[in-house]
Formats: sequence, C-alpha cells, structure tokens
Amino acid sequence: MLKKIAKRLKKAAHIAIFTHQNPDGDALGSSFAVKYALEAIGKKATIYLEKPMPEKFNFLGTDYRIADENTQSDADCAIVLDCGEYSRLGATSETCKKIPCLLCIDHHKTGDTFGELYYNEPDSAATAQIVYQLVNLITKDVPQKAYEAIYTGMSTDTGHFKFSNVSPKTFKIAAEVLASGINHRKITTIIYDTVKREKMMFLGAATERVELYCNGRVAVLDCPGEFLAQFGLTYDDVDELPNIPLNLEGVEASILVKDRDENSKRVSLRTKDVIDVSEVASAFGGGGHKSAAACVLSGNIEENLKKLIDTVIDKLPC
Ligand SMILES: [Mn+2]
Repeated sequence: MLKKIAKRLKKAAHIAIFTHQNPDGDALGSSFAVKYALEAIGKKATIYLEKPMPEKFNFLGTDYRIADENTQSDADCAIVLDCGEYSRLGATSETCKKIPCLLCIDHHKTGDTFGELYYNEPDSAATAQIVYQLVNLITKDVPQKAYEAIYTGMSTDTGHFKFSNVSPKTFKIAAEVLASGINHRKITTIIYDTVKREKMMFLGAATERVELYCNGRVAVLDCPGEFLAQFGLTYDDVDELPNIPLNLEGVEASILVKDRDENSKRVSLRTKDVIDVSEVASAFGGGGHKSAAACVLSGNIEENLKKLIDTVIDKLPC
C-alpha cells in the first residue's frame, strides 16, 4: 500500500498536505518530511494548517498556509498524515474535501478509515516512522531536512524513545536517520531542554492543582486557559501538560482537562501502561493509543468528568 501511495504522489503535480488540528511534533514532522521529499523530485507541495504552528517547531520550516472553510487549493492530490479521524482536520477539512484525490497515512489504533488509498500501521510508534519508509519510496535522495523532521516526529511521539510504543524497528529507523548526519542534539535542545522562565513558574503552580483519586493511583489536572493566561501562556506553549499529573510517584493513570469551547472540555488520558486508555476515551466518543488518548466532554461536564474518573478507576487492576 505504501508503494501505491508513493506512486500516486509521483503522478500528481501539486500535493496538498494535511494533518490533525493542534498539530504535535509527529503531525508537523511527518508533514514537512513529505513536503521536502516531494519537492526534491520537483513537485509542488503545500502544507495546510488551521492556525500558526507552535513556535518551537519553526526549525522544521515555516512554509505552510493557513486554511479556513473558504480556502481554495489547486492541488490535484491530498495526503492526510497522523490524523485518526477526518473531523480532526478541523477548519482545513473543507479545503481537503475539494481536492480530487485523497491519500491517508496514520498510526492511530482507533478512528476512521478514509481516502482512496489508506494505510495504517498501528504498531508504528509515530506516523513519522511510516513516513521514513514513504520518503525512501519517493526519492533515493531524501533531503537531510526531511530526516530532521522524521526524527522530530519519532522523538516526540515516543516521549523521546521512552514509551512502550517503541519497537526494534523504531530504533532501527532512528539509527538510519541519524546515520544521514542530522544534528539530533540541536533538535532535542530545542524541543526538550529549553524552557521559558514563565513556563517554569507555571509548571510549579500547575503541580499544586493536581488532584488525586483512588489512593493516589489516578491524578487529575484541571487546567483552564485562564490559569495559563496568568503566566502569559497558551496551551500551545505547554504540550507536556499531560505529564504533570502522570509523572507523580504512585500515579498509574492521569487525566488532563483543558478548555475546548464554551460548552465543552478536551480531556487527555495517559497511563504508565497499566490500563488501555484508548478504551476509556472510546467510551466517551474519543480515541487514541493504548497509553495516550483523548476525548471531549460536554453537557454536564462536572458529572461526565466524574463518570470518566470512575471508568478509569474501574479499569485499574486490584
Ligand atoms: Mn502520531
């Protein structure tokens, strides 16, 4: 299937690249890697995003377009990367819909199947890990900046090669990417080892907001946007937010609650591989991976959050 996708991309003149809203390192890394590989063989490739991407990923590249419902694209082929559900394309979905050919590459365990050619490798630690294989089918001369983007995606989706989604194949591909000569330390310094002062202050204060349930085995962090605003931050500045409740000693599963809109909250579930949080998320209309998943709570949010906490507790082993 990947060969077919590569072949289809090579037939196109202008490829539009899409990924999920609030893109993370894997979403952006995969997108830029595909863009650079296609440009290396003389194609036009455009990344469409709903909002400006988080500043810290600017080292990947800043050549992308903001799309809303009215954006027109003259692309003759679209590829959607790292997006488990079509609806997670957000405002860019209208632009995507109008493009005649749709391809999709993903690694989410739960979600929709869409597109003319659809490839999902649920055992893959990151979409970027699949994209590594794709770019090598597109060109024999993969540009180094494509490999930097792939390394970024693999690193961020694995908590820098810590999570249980890491397999021998992950390290094998990471090794091949490093062998291309990329400066991996430059990338990890930007992503992990550079913290703004206001963010450090925030992390301390956020820790104090963590609530514990079930003898400290479940941690909940309610983090409204206005709390972040007190520190001059937005959600984009703190994507490690779910780790604050999870990393606490004794915690087996964590729940992070963020504002979504006036009537709903976005919940991120994490676990130290004790339960399958994608099952919990699915029960509340969401999805994701075994150790990292998300869903939306609306209606009586307080009551639904209680139900969600109970569902997590029920899944814990005795
Ligand atoms: Mn991913």
